[in-house]
Amino acid sequence: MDKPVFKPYRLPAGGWGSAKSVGNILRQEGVLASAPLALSRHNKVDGYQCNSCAWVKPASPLPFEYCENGVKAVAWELTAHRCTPEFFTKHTVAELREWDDYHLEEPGRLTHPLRYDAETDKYVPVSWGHAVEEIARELLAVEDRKKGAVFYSSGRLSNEASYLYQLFARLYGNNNLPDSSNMCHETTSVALPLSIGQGVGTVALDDFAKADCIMFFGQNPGSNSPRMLHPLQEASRRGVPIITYNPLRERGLERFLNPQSPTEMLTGKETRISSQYHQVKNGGDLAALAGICKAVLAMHDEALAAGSAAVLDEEFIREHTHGFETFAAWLRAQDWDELERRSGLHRADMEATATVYGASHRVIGIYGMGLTQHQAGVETVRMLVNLLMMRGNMGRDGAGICPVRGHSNVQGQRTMGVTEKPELFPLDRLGEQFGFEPPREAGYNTVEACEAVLRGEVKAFFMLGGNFVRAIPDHGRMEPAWRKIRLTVNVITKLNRSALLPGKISYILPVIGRLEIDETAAGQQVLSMEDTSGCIHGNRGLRRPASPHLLGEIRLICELAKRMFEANPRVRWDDYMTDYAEIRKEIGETLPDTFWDYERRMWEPGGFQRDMPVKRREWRTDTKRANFVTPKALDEDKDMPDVGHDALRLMTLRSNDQFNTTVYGYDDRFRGIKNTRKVVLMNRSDIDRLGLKVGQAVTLRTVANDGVDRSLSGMLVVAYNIPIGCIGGYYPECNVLLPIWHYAAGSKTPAAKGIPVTVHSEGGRVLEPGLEYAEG
Ligand SMILES: Nc1nc2c(c(=O)[nH]1)N[C@H]1C(S)=C(S)[C@@H](COP(=O)(O)OP(=O)(O)OC[C@H]3O[C@@H](n4cnc5c(=O)[nH]c(N)nc54)[C@H](O)[C@@H]3O)O[C@H]1N2
Ligand SMILES: Nc1nc2c(c(=O)[nH]1)N[C@H]1C(S)=C(S)[C@@H](COP(=O)(O)OP(=O)(O)OC[C@H]3O[C@@H](n4cnc5c(=O)[nH]c(N)nc54)[C@H](O)[C@@H]3O)O[C@H]1N2
Ligand SMILES: [Mo]
Repeated sequence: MDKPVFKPYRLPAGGWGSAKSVGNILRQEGVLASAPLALSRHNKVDGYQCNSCAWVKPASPLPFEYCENGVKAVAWELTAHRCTPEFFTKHTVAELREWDDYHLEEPGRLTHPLRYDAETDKYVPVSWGHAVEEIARELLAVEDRKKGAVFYSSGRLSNEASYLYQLFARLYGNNNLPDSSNMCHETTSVALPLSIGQGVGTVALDDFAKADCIMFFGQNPGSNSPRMLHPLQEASRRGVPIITYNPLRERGLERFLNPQSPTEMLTGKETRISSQYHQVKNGGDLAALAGICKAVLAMHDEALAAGSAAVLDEEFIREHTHGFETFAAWLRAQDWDELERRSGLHRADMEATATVYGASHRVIGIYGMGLTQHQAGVETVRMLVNLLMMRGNMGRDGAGICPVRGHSNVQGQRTMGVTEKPELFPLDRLGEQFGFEPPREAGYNTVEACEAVLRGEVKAFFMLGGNFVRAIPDHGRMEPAWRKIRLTVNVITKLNRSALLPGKISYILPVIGRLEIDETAAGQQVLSMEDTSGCIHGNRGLRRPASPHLLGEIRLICELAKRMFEANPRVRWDDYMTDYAEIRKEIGETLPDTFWDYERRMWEPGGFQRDMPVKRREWRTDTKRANFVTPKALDEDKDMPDVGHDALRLMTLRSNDQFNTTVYGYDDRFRGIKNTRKVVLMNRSDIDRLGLKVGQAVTLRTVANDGVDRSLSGMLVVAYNIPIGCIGGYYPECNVLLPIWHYAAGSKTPAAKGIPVTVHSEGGRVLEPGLEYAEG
């Protein structure tokens, strides 16, 4: 690999950099000629739904309704490369464990079901029949079904497969259905119901066209939801202020040049995105939001004193909310010095935001992992809701709360009942519908599943998609524990690290992707998914499967179920796996409020939207009102020892060249980092204070007093525009530093954006001279 290069990227998000990157990935995957045809069906009615992020699929799509990272995800699935049984004859599992994430997936799509052979330490081909027989037998042999078996899934799974999967787990006897959303927006699923009585965002795409102010907290659209830059660009052109709080100056939030506009491309006329940009300290949002709220309250008091119009929406607060007086008293008692210290911002910054906010009437609050992946994540999300509610920006057109979901169907998966929390799904109805008694005890979420694995209680771990062991915290402890699980099943499309930690019995089961044609005895089947605005869309695959030996995820679940459960005329596995419309009928019966006339409506332009009580200002909370929260305290990381100045707070980041644990390449274009992922981004003054040099290797060590040594060596120091006291590194490489018990209180979302670490010189030798990175 070429030498690492750090050089500030001067261009806007999108633009020629994006066009070039698209060309590169199509070439790398060998689909330069074939992909364009597929892409013409991308996010279209009667086409397929992008397999990258969950951003909204508009009713009137652009001729090319895709983005740079959508193309990467598509090329990754349609790739011409194949990872065949021959590949596995050449490499032992121990050898493959030394490979990095990029090189594991690079050989391409898996073509055959494989079983681990302990004697040779290799994966060898096996028939589907044998695989299904053995897995079914092993699952049935687990003694304690409540504790002994876990059914993970990652948010790419279709609605249909998700629905069957939860039914499968509940018929089996537990609610152990952790999914990838436990690691991202679980904080949302806990915070929003407490505040507004609805677990999903309240904003639809057309609200963006009506908003007169947009606020962004800890979400990076330029890399993670680039199609979102189109509505943002439109808003900016209408003169809508866009206010960003993020420790890093993310390019997509600064300026954008639409690669789909020939005029813009030729003239280079870029659009400014954020009108205010505040580099909040990481974990400082709770204090920053408190500061903004405090300033809004002060404006209100002044207005009333001067006899002018109220700044607060007093009628909304009176008619629709609960807890405002307590919150207001708390705000008044907050000390500006403390808010400045904790947020790393000036009072004037927060007041500037309050001034714009106070003059706006339709405000959208957007957020992502920068808020959810913190110890105080739940309170912080609720604080953003507080701010919106102070001026009635909830249940009003052009306004509301907008969590940007991650995986393309992570939201639909939860709607379908893939959840460890039994109260989130109508289990009574499910039981009646299928004639069984569903388990009522809470199951394991991601963190609890890991804890159970560490205790040695889990005998069987089934992974329907994803790369669980790589995505979770605490690799140093989890990987050895993982190998003690008797049965692990990896239902995947490309090789990943989770499959390289086999226990006694381990399978790799390769499946058909969403872009591919899923053909059953009844002909080609279609699927459906839900985007981040709660709209449900149909999906039709268009390419032949990567190998004739692949199975659909639905077929796999049904085949297993048929072997495991007693025949029950109400659970028609044969029908489901033949005609997926039969599954949609069952979904419509379990969830009639949203999924009536499902079969037809999923093909409507823009899909159909699930029920949003908040849009009607109906609050399904304990008080039947929207609740203001009053935070207990503002300190971060209450679960961590206080080590004062020596520790820096690490946030684990995604590059522009990855999708979670899938690494497309080693460039993070917008951040000016090339040819490496082993970097630690540091403020110049921290580098100097610690006596380090740019380009030298350092070891990061977690500050935790549980007696476990968590460290990561060989990280190159990069001087970067990041607040003092904060550092950045890439996920999943840095996950080894994150203790499994460090998570958001209330949601158990791992606190991946706030890990206290110390930085240690590895001898001071500068490995990469000339790596001066001009900040700014
Ligand atoms: N191309 C691509 N697209 C993706 C993904 C991907 O990996 N690649 N992943 C998908 C998934 S599953 C998810 S969940 C989403 C994730 O998408 P995002 O929510 O955007 O997640 P991250 O990139 O992890 O971090 C978001 C931002 O939080 C900022 N941040 C970090 N700490 C703080 C803080 O304390 N306060 C504030 N205000 N900001 C902070 C970071 O600087 C970064 O800009 O994207 C989805 N889309
Ligand atoms: N430190 C830190 N850790 C984090 C995060 C962070 O920001 N920082 N983010 C967290 C977040 S938000 C998430 S969502 C998780 C991600 O956790 P996961 O969702 O478990 O991980 P992915 O990397 O998305 O999974 C990639 C694998 O999915 C498989 N795959 C791809 N497409 C398909 C398909 O169509 N069907 C099937 N069956 N398999 C498929 C491929 O084999 C690929 O190797 O990671 C979490 N971990
Ligand atoms: Mo995610």
